[in-house]
This record gives sequence, structure tokens and C-alpha cells, in this order.
Amino acid sequence: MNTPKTVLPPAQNHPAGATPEAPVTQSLKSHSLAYIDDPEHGIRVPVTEIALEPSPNGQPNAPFRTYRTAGPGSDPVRGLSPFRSEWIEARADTEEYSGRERNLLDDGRSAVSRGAASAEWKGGRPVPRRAVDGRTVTQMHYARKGVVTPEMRFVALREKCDPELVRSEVAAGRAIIPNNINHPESEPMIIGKAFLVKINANIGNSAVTSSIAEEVDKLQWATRWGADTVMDLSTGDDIHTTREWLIRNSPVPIGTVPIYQALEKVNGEANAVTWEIFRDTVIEQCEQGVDYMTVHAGVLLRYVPLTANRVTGIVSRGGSIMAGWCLAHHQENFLYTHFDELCEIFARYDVAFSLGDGLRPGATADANDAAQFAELDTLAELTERAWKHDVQVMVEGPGHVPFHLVRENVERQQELCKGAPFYTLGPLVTDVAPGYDHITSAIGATEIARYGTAMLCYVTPKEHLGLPDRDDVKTGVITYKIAAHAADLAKGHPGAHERDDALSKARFEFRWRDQFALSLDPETAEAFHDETLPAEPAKTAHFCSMCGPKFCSMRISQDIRNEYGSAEAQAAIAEAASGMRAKSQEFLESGGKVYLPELKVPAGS
Ligand code: IRN
Ligand code: FE2
Repeated sequence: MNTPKTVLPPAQNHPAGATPEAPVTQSLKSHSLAYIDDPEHGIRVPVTEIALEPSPNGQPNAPFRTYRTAGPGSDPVRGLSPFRSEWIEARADTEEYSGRERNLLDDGRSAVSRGAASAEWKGGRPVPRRAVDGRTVTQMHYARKGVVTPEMRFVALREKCDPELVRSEVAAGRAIIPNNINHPESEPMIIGKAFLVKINANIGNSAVTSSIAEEVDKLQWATRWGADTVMDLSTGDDIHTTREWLIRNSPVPIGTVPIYQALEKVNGEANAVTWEIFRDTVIEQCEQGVDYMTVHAGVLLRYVPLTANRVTGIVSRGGSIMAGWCLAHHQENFLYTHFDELCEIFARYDVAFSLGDGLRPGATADANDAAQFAELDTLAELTERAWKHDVQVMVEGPGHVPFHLVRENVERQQELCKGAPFYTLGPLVTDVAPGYDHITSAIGATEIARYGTAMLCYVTPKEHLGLPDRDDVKTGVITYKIAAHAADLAKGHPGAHERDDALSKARFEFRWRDQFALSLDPETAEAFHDETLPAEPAKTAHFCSMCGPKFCSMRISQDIRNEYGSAEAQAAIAEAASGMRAKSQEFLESGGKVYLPELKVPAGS
């Protein structure tokens, strides 16, 4: 029997037995779903509201509202409500469509074939739509015409900025709003350096492991901890069905690498992939609702030899497939030669390009080399070609880059690609710490985001070692939230410091529960605290087990404030200060020298 085989390394996965319900700790219970309402435009933006306790002096603390990526939540077998359909239909530029390509979808395989299960789909499915002939339906198209769409308003409410900033950044190509018209369940979000730095989590099953239900679980887990987009990197038999379940349940944009599925269609033989197979795969995914697609169109035939002397050659999966294809046929990459056709397809569904970095360095020794930068030149050319079609574009970046070479990557990309959003994989700043590559890469990610990278692709602790499980997904997401937020702070992004300030205030006031609740990972913070001080009174105690009650700097500094807060104490402090000033004046007048010349030192002193 001719069983499909895959030549791809296995995609991300997690072991069976993980349950969809996450443990709910005390501090997480103070998190609830709330909405920012814009009744005039019929827009409701879900946010997470964190209830806070009053300060010890009795002053109440207003609930803290924060950006929410988890959406309203969904039952996996029913999916989310397609709330954006109204907006899409109101523009009257799309039509329902079930054409030739549609038939390719139903290849007879169902969710059941993968144990996904006993679960049967109970929700509706939006009928696929596409642009009416000759129309372009992208957000970039509207932005360039000066139209502020409901999607742009939604984004502006989330980002707490003027809708005009959203429109103008999208029009200029400096930001993208990836939202395929066939993913009406998704909440619009924006990727661009003028906005909050975003993070992507990769999930997806492989040929050998993991069920569809587990992938939906991982999607919900990733968005709960803060993933702004999720890429489905599934390989194996049930790519189509897995993706269907993910899209119908995803409140965030879904990205894919369509060459992976095209390769499955030719049983894993890279040389057998054709433009036609690839194109039909893309259309199939456009109709399902994939919001952005990685396309390795910059791997040109003449660049492949530039990788010959590298320490790790080509490490991108898509890049190695295309390089292999170019060499085998001795022809130019079909993704490059057919790029304009691809743009025409993307324009009909509003799918965004993520221009793949197929020649990214996979070792610090290979960073910023000729192959990498040659490809970047081509990605810049393709960016402008996509813009001619009003198609949204972001550009992918590395990889493995030592710290001192990181900044050059984003500055060069921004200049060449005229400000198109940069989306990087880390980069890892050293190769010596397998098992800790979420950290080696978050260091590079913070640096690259600080200088203008718009989205960071997470790396989990299992990078280079094996398949990440659900806990690795969480660790990767939280680690990248830290990198993205640190960059927002460093960029002085308006309002970025508010959560830090709220948490620090809670910490100083020994509101332990609030400190946990405001943290990126309340469960871990609470669990660590409770390991040594589990008793209820410890939740308001003025110390923790790190320094103990006598050496708590926060308590001591509060005591100082209390002790020196009185009118008498303040008067004494003022008097001391004026005495200090007089002494300082005297010192300056006598020449201001700390060491006087030997001769001038009176004998005996
Ligand atoms: C992001 C930046 N550079 C690469 N990425 C991501 O890496 C890309 O979006 C995809 O999720 C993953 C694997 O891509 P390759 O290995 O096929 O290039
Ligand atoms: Fe790597």
C-alpha cells in the first residue's frame, strides 16, 4: 500500500492525556472577561479584567484591564461565533463561493480517522467567500482609499490609539491586520512597530502523534497565556481537518506554511511539488480561513551555493524544500516566478504574506552572512510587489544571531523593506544552551523588538531537542510575553508601564494576591510563594520566605516612611539638609578638591 510519508521533521506536539481545563488557582479567579464597548460602531472588544484588593490605607484599587488574546472562549465542537461576517458582508465586495477548488477539500478523511475524535462537529461552518471578480478586499486596500473599517476600529480600541493611526500605518505597509474574510471568528489585531509587540506560538500535529482535540486544546492554552497569533504547522494525514477545527475555534489569526501540505500531497517528495499543486493548496487554505501564510519565495536558485560553507547549512524546513526543488530542476523557485499570481489570490481573501526566511542562519557562526542578506534583498523586492496588489506583508527574520549582531538585522530589514513589519524567530544569541533556548532566544527577541521588530515567534525549551508538550507551549508563550513587554517598555510605548506600576504597588503594599493576579503567570507566582508560606495570613504578611520578616527591605522602607513621615521628622530632615548644603558650599568655595596638596595639609591632621 502506498502510505503517504513525510520528509518533514515532526512538528510541535504534546503528549496525550492533557486536559482542556487548566488548573485554576485562587489568583486566577480574580481574572474575568469584560468588554470595551463602542456602541456607535457596534464593536465589543473582549478584555481581561483583574479585580484588585484595597490598599492597606483603605483606598480602593480600580480593577486592572488588560489586552486579551483568549477571546470569549469556545466549546471545541461548536467553535466561536462568526461575529465579523456582518462587517464583511456589509462591504458588498464578496460572494459566497464553492468552486472547483472547494472539491479538493473533501478528500474523504474525517476527524474520526485520527481519533479526534469521537468528537463530532456540532457548530455551523461559514460558507466560504471570495472577492467578487476584479475586487480587492484587503484591509490595505481600504486603508489606502482612506476608509476606516470596523476591523481598524476594533484594533484601535485594543491598542488604545486613534483609528487614524491604524489606518495610516496599514496604508503605508508598516502594519498588517491579518484577517481572512473566511475567518470571521477572529478578533482583529495589528502587527506593526507603532503598536504593542506581538508574539506567535507554533502548534500542529505530526505524522505520528497527537490528535486534533489535543491541537485545539493547545490553541486554547496558547491564547490563554497570551499568544497573539498561532501557526498551525501540522504535517501528516489530517492537515485539512485539524486546521478546520483550529480556525473555527481561534480568536486569533491563524498562520500556516502551505508548502508543508503541498509536500504531503506528493507523498513527501520535494521534487514532485509543482506550482499548480501549491496554488491549489493555497486556495484551499484561503477558503478555510488561514489569515497569513509563510511563503519561501526569496530562496533563489543562485543563493543556494552561498550556504555551502555554513556551519549548519539551511535550517528552515520550507527553505530546504525550495532549495532542494531549485537544485533538482535547475530552475528558479516557482514561488518567486509565480509571485504575482499568488498576490492576486491573496487579494481576493485578504490573506497576508509572511515572507519566509528560508536562508536564515541556524548557528551564530552563520549570522548576517551573504546567503541571509541576499535573500533579504529579494524579500524587499517581493514586499513592494505585494504592495502593488494592495496585499499585506510581513517579513520573516532569524534565527541564531550573537547579541552584537542582532540590531543590524532589524535596521537593515526596516530600511530595505520600507518599514514592512519584521517577524523574527528569536533570535537565539548563543548555541550552547539546548534545554534553555526559550531563554537564549528571548534575549535576542527583546533586543530585536526594541529596535522595531513587530512580532516574535516563540521558541520553547524543547527547541532542537524534541516535541514541545503543553507545558512547553506555556513556558514559551510566557517567556515571549516577557520579551515583548520588555521591548514595549524600552520603546516607551504609551501605557506599557501601567501593569508594572500596578504590580509594584501591590508588591510594596504586601497585597500578595494582587501581585500574583497581575503577573504574567499567576499560577506559578502563587505556587512558588505557597511552597514555603501556604497559610492564609501569609497572603497579607509583610514579608516572604526569601528574606524573612527581619530583613524584608520593603517592610523596612515602609517603616522608614512611617517613622519619618511625621511633621517633626520632616522638620529634622529639612534642617539636616540645609546643614548639608552649607557644608557643600564651604567645600566648593575652598576649591572643591577631595585631596588637598600635601603642603597645605596642616601638621598633625
Ligand atoms: C518566523 C520567523 N522566521 C521563521 N519563522 C517561523 O518559523 C515561521 O513563521 C514558521 O512558523 C516556522 C518554521 O518555518 P520554516 O522552518 O519552514 O522556515
Ligand atoms: Fe535552531
